[in-house]
Amino acid sequence: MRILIVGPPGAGKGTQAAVLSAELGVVHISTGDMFRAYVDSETELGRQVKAYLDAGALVPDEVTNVMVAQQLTEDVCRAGFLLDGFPRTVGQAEALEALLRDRDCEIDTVLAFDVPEDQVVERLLARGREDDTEDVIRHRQQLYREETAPLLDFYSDRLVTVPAVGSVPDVTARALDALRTRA
Ligand code: B4P
Repeated sequence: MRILIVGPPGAGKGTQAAVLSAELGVVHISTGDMFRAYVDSETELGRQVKAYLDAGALVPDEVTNVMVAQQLTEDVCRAGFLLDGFPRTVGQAEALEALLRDRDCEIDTVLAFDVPEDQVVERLLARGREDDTEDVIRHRQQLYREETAPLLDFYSDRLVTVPAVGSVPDVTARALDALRTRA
């Protein structure tokens, strides 16, 4: 199974991806987690990445695409994976399509997490990560609308909408149901 989760910042992509990947026995690849690991490494690249994260800006595609390509080996493609937070732009989606063509595989299902904006803002303020200040959160939501939401059209042939409000187990159950409808 090769799955993407798309949704606004704070929709619960990371929360659900951890549970779903364990349940489905596929590799979980999170660009947000990879970037935070870079920041912790305190290298020059980590310092550059931190500036983007702190501003709620997208890390440039040329850094992000290379990082994902290193993770999506032929073995991982064959075994199945769940991508969380990538792609976030149509440019990244096009790069991913080309990479997967090279690896002779494709995305089966795109789960689109649907949560009203006021609820995601509330969740992120409660999460309180370093990049969860109100101004930065609003900027990330705006970037989502401008840069990431067009992916819903890009993947319209493989898209299933998952209402992502409710308890974490309820959302997991809805996501698993959505995947069953695509199997
Ligand atoms: P991410 O790490 O992807 O984080 P996110 O979008 O903010 O949150 P997510 O949707 O995963 O929500 P979570 O489960 O944590 O991105 C961070 C930054 O990295 C970006 O802003 C960007 O700078 C950079 N980046 C990442 N990918 C990139 C890319 N491809 N290209 C360029 N830059 C990129 O849940 C949020 C909160 O809600 C948590 O506190 C959680 O406990 C809570 N929650 C979850 N489910 C809930 C539920 N059902 N009910 C109530 N609360 C819930």
